[in-house]
Amino acid sequence: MHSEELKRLALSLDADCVGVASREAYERIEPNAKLDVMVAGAKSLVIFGIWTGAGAIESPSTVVQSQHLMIIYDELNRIGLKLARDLERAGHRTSTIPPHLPIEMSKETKGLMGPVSLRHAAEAAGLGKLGLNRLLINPQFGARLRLGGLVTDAKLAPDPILSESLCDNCMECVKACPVSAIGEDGKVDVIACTRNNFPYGLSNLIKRLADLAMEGSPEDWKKFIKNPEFWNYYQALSLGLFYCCFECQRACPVALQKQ
Ligand code: B12
Ligand code: SF4
Ligand code: SF4
Repeated sequence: MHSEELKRLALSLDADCVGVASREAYERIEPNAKLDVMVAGAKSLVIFGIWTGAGAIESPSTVVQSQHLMIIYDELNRIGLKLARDLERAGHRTSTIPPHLPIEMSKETKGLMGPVSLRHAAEAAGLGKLGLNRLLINPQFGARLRLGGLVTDAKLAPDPILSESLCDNCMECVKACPVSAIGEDGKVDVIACTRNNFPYGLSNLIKRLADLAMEGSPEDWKKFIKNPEFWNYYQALSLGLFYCCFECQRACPVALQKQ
């Protein structure tokens, strides 16, 4: 299969943009990459994006935002699987990159590092450049893109990497972050971001349960499980997703007028 054929297929499956990166280009941008975990002898990455739209991301409701995000992840997985199956049928070992979960859980990474960094891979595939908010900024969709992709041992013709940054350091993302997790130097405090993003994530649940186990009375346990806080844990953990912050994505003004 050729790059052009794969890219046409991705767009026909409703991706909003798609690009191809060589292994070398990706490893230059992300030197800690472990592509052989994905596919032994990997040679190329195909990366695609879906525009988040404006309605859900601008909604004040985290339920609305999360619902929209979950179905975008389903779509990214659907597109990835179709491309991967076509590559496999053509004789190339191919694996899809998780757009979110599952992710390796270890004490070192704290479940915060995927096997392939999609934003770095997207930069290597010519889909944009990382902004100060550490998100991929695309010329047409700005920061409002969700990314998916695959790794293959097929040697595919790569796309050129964009030369110019699209971020003008306007600092809107820095100002918008409710927990000051984005530094003016573009460093992101991933732990502060995680705490704010997942109030009903695993780490808070562990803390709550540990506190109750140490000091809670039967009455405290009863109060806990009969409270919306616990119901929110139940929902977040059963869905595997409950993002509560989109501020650095929605604050970025790049390309908003083009969408
Ligand atoms: C885990 C994860 C998170 C974690 C941690 C992110 C992280 N590592 O920076 C948390 C929950 C904090 C998070 C937050 C967000 N995420 Co997120 N996330 C991911 C995920 C699944 C993996 C990220 C990854 O593996 N990066 C690889 C590492 C090597 O690169 P890095 O992120 O630059 O990490 C460096 C440092 O940050 C630091 N570091 C990173 N993690 C950790 C952990 C520990 C313990 C330590 C000490 C250091 C450290 O070390 C790394 C090497 O220098 C990706 C999907 C994917 N597979 O790429 C989505 C992804 C990056 N997220 C995305 C988005 C949009 C968000 C949020 C806006 C939340 C939201 N509402 O969706 C925020 C944005 C935060 C920001 N401004 O950077 C999008 C980005 C799209 C785009 N246009 O760029 C992605 C690509 C999902 C997708 N499929 O579209 N995310
Ligand atoms: S997702 Fe929210 S908490 Fe995390 S860096 Fe962006 S604005 Fe800050
Ligand atoms: S909001 Fe401004 S500083 Fe932040 S990434 Fe977008 S253009 Fe860059």
